[in-house]
Amino acid sequence: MQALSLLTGENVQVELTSTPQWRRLLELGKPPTLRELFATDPDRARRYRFGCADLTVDLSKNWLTDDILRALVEVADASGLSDRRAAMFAGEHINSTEDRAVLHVALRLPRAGSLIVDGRDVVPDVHRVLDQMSAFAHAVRDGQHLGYTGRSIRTVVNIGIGGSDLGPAMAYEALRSFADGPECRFVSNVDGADIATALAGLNPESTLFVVCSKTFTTIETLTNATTARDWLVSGIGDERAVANHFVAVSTNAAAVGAFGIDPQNMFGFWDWVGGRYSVGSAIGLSLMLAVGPDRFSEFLAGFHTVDKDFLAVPTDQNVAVLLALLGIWYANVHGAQSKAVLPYSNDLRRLPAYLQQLDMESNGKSVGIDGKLLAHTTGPVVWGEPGTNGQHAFYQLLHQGSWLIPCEFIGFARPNRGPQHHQDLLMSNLFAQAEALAFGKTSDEVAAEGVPPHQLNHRVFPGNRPSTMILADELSPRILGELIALYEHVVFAQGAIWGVNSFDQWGVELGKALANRITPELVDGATVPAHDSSTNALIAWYRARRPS
Ligand code: G6Q
Repeated sequence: MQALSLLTGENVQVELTSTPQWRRLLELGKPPTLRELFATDPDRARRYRFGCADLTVDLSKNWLTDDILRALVEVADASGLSDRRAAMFAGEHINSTEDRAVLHVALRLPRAGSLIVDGRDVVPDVHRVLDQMSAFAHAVRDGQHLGYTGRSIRTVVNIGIGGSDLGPAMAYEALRSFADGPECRFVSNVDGADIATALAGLNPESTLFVVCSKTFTTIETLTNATTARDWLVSGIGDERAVANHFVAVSTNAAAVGAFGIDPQNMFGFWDWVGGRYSVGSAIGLSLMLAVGPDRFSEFLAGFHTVDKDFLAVPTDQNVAVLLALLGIWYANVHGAQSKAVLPYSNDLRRLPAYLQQLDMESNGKSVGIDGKLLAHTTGPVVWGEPGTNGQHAFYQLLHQGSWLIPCEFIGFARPNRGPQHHQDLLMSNLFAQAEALAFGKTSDEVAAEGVPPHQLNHRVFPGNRPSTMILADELSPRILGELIALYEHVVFAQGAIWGVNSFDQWGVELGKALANRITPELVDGATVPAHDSSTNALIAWYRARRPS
């Protein structure tokens, strides 16, 4: 990271850090501590509390003053963010390296809406697929779509990876309390243990496979889908059963047909939906099967409310932009290399993994849109675990470690399941953690507790560790949609300010190509072309042990 920031020369883009707005931000330096800021402004909590749709966002425990906020907003305004946002919502090809529009926001437009992309209104297409999904979901849930032997569908196995897995898997867990359809299981890893675990105990006669792959060329997904098809056909004893038990979600009808799934049983989407932005498309079919079309509509409505907010609210009140700016403030000015996302909701346990992909695959770039190397750092490492589990593991480092790690806490007033007193305990932990991170415990306070002098330093909590609190009444389909859309737009705004194309993923494409190259070389007797000496030795090690 450091090395990159020292880059100089013609091929280096320094647009962000050479602006007068950026210099003004740097001049402001580090603000007074959170203790001091709260002590001098009794109104701070109210002034830095913002609303975004049904979400309440408390920014008061961040390193913010009115001057810093103003300077950050000026950085955003000077960055061309609003033009890029308008271009995205207008369907322009802002994914320049793939020459594509970026229109996940179109997936949640109401039926009466309209959005012309490359001369075609995409809203009727979106609703045609949503209607197709709804009809299928109703048929499965009501027992009209039956398995080959006449049994109703009890389990849905979603097969996909990356953007074709993380969204529906995370959302299914998050909305478990609303699931009244078939049970869903998710298979992504090419490790055979994944599909073996998913299939354990299932009856092929009542199992439906949803094979999700935008390209329908992804080796992990096709391998798992082939294994699933073999399992089904051998379990039912008739090849024709595939028609009742397999559907596909893809943009590639030809490859779906070649795999043996009737394209009639395919739910489409479009190249302007990026994998990591696709949970609101047909990629969300498993979720819809589980919670039903009406709740899926509420989920999309939540996204849409936040989309409107992101588009219309002025920069200094725009929660997505403010969260993006805070991330830039901590990363580019104060050297933070990671951020923790800490949902105090067990049902959101997959959210950190989902956000890891959303953020790191979008903004983990070192080259600007103009093709020049960036002189500034970009996306942080995103990580986290649900509270309170994290507290008994890594919070030690958050409280007393040596890194600056801004935290984003998420909590709810009402539990989705379980008794309220559990929720009271959960939320008290949440509030206490944010308080302790911000205000710490001084040496005097520790001494006043009777701690002996030789332990004092060990038991001091420096505090002044920034955090954001995102709150809502309950984890409903609508609120989940709002949360995801908020994070999508934070990532978008950061990418726009950093000047990166947040919508390509050449690093992922590299991995796909490399694995395909080595696979045939692992088999005993195959020729191994010259790799480096380490890779050659690793291949030899594997071949010597591989059961033949
Ligand atoms: C997401 C990425 C990546 C992708 C997977 C699966 O934005 O592009 O995670 O979703 O590689 O790709 P397919 O859907 O094409 O199988």
